[in-house]
This record gives sequence, structure tokens and C-alpha cells, in this order.
Amino acid sequence: SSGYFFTVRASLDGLIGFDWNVGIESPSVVGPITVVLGSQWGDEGKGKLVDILSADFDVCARCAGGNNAGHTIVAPVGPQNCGGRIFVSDRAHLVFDFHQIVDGLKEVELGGSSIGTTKKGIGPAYSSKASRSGLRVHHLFDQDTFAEKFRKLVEGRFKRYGHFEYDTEAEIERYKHLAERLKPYVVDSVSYIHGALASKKKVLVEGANALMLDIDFGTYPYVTSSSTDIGGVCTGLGIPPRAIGRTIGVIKAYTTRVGGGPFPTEQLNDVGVHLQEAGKEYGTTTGRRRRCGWLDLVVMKYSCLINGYDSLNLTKLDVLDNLSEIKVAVKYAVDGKDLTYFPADLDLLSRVEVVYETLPGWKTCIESATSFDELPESCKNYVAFIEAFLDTPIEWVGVGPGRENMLKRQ
Ligand code: 2SA
Ligand code: GDP
Ligand code: MG
Repeated sequence: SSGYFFTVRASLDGLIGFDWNVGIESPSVVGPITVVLGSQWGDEGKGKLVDILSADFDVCARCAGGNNAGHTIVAPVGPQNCGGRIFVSDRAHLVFDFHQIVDGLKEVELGGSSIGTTKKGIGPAYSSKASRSGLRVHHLFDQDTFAEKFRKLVEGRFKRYGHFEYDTEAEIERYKHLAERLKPYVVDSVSYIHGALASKKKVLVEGANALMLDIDFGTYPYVTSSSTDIGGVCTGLGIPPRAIGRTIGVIKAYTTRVGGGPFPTEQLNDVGVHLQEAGKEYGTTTGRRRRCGWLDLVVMKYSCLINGYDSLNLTKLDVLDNLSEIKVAVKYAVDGKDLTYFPADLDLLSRVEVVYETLPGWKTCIESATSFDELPESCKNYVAFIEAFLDTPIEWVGVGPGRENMLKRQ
């Protein structure tokens, strides 16, 4: 049956989906893949859209991120049997417990300029990957070499961070057992995904984190360590760009960010507190309070340029219900001059003056709306303003956390 999806919390570049036992018959079909990506700093509500869309898809795949990315879905669930339905790529890099310890030690080292990571070991695991000493899922099954490679990797961390508490030999034993448990789920992800495409299966790609946390195009160094942009879909899954038919951006009706780093429209005032409370903005995996501010269309323009969204899902519009006025950032200026691009230099970004447009609120509870037409006029105008500014259609509007609170526009 369809309608299920899972996230792989123990791996990077994980591939997941349903088993169709198909072989590679022909090169990729053009454009059969739909991609859902976060357009801001994460937690836009990607999980909810993917949950709804997955009913129409055969395979759902994750291509970036790891156990840092958390989704919350509000829907009835029954017992789920994952056997034969969830898979992990043999090329996925492994996040070990020592990576998590090192994540914490690195953050302490950074002191006042710490990134505010989730401390799930993501950065250190990607460091191992980039320095070509990382271990991948297939390494777990090479009995002769795994232990030696693992010892070397841990030794390297001891040299760099001092001898932290870690029982290397006990961990090697543990991974032997875990490898046995993992074995039935491991696939050659390239054959798997191309096999699915060749047999005309519909593939949905679920993005993790978001564009502004991308290692290259986000607010570096206050980013995660994976490619969370559209490029990461190809590098994570091993598919050509022409296999991507449709890219959907998920955009929250205001902005949130967890952890450190620049946030030009952040509201350290009653508005920020209101958004945080009304939006229940707490980190899904760490429980941290998310920082809140107005919608930033300068960020969104940049996001649209890089990811090229065909359409958008505007989420959490209901969180703005009680505001009499809503601001939207439409321009940045520095020293009285308009900035015509999103700056790479964080010093420059910290000096921008944000120019806002103020739009009227609707002061009405919209959660029970069942169609877009039912929404109050000023609410529809807010949506139209974003759509016109970004020159991208808003295809879905979220008016509450439940599956039923998603309005699909015709
Ligand atoms: P990391 O742990 O190395 O990836 O952290 C680097 C930065 O990336 C941010 N980051 C996130 N931002 C929003 N949501 C994320 N997932 C969880 C959620 C976060 C949580 O769904 O709520 O539970 O706190 C996520 N994961 C990473 C992180 O805050 C750093 O700024
Ligand atoms: P993701 O990481 O992008 O999947 O987002 P998260 O699940 O981490 O955070 C989004 C939160 O917003 C979750 O708690 C969702 O249940 C909730 N949510 C999603 N869409 C809506 C919406 O339209 N309105 C409201 N009020 N909550 C929503
Ligand atoms: Mg999340």
C-alpha cells in the first residue's frame, strides 16, 4: 500500500522507499521525480506535505541530512511493519557515537561563536566523509577491514580532541551485531532508484533541513554540513537533473531558525514571542525554542533562484490569525543603498537594514477553512502578495497542523 514514509535517523545520504524488485532496463526516464525542499531555515512543514503527497507515490527517498532533521506529522497511525519496505543506501555514511561526542566538543571550542548544532554528529561525520576517512554502510560488512578502519578513525579524533571517554573495542563489537540487523535493509541505491524509474514507479524526494542551511548557499558557517539544495538531490541519490520533473518549495508564512547565525527579520519582541507560542515553535529533535521573525522575501527570492521551485506550499498561515498587521521583508539596504543580492559575507549581512511592506491582518480563525475561497480577503491578499513577489504559484496553503488543514488550490 502507499501513504507511508520513514526517515532514516542513523545514516547520512540515506535512501529509503518501497521494494519493487526491479532491474535496470533502460536509462532514466525524463522527469518522473517530484522533489519537496525546505525554502527557508528548516521546519517549514515538509513532513506534512510529504505525508499527504506520498499517497500518490510508489517510492519516497531521502537524499541529504541525517538524524538532525526532524518532522512532525499529525495523523492517525497504526502499527507499521517496515520489513521489505524501508531501505538504506550502501553508500550512506555512518554517524558514530564518537562523531556526536566530537560535535559537542567542537561547539565548546567555538565558545561564543558556536553554530548551535543539534549535536547529532552531523558536522564531524561529514568531515570524515570529506577527508576520505569516513565509513559507509558497506564497510560494516567487510569483517576483515572494518575494525582496523574504525580504530584509525577514532585514533584521529583522540589526537585532535584529547582522549575522551570512548570504548573503541566495545563499539566495534556492537557494530558487528548492528550490521547483522541492518543487513536486510541495505541496497545498492543507484540500481534501486534507477530500477524504480525504469519501471515507471513514481518517486518522491523528501528534502531535509532547508536552503538557508545548505553548506554552500546557506549562511555559512551557520549551516548544516550537507547539500540541502536541489543539487543535493542529484548527488545524494545518484540521479541526473533531467530525472527531476517538479520541485516544490515549502515556505512558512513567517520565518524561524534554530541555532546560531544571522536572521535579518528576527523579532526579539512581543511579535517574536507571539509567533513562537502560537506556532508552537520548538525543535522536533532537540526541543530547543525556535527563533521567530517576519517572512523574508529577500531570502525567498534567493531560494527560488537556486532551487527553481515550480510551485510552493505556504504553511502555518493560521499562526498569523491574531495579528492586526503583518510585515514582510521586501528589500535589504546597506548604507542607504539597495543591496541587489543575498550577501555571502555575514558582516555585511549583519549591517543590512531590512525594508518591510506592511499588510493588513485578518483577525479570524482560519483553521476550519476547507477551501482557499473561504479564506478572508486580507488573508488571500497576503498569499497573492507572496505569489506575485516570488513569481511562483502557491499550490497548497496550510491552515493547521492536521492532514485535513491543507488547502489545495486548483
Ligand atoms: P547540525 O546539527 O550540524 O546539522 O546543525 C547545524 C545548523 O543546522 C541547524 N539544523 C536545523 N534547523 C532546523 N531544524 C532542524 N531539525 C530539528 C527540527 C532541529 C531541532 O526539526 O526541529 O530539533 O533542534 C535542524 N537540524 C539542523 C542547526 O540548528 C544549526 O543551526
Ligand atoms: P519539517 O522539518 O519541515 O518537516 O517541519 P517540522 O515538522 O519540524 O515542523 C513543522 C511544525 O509545524 C510541525 O509541528 C507541524 O505539525 C506543524 N505544521 C505544519 N503545517 C502547519 C500548518 O499549516 N499550521 C500549523 N499550525 N502547524 C503546522
Ligand atoms: Mg524539522
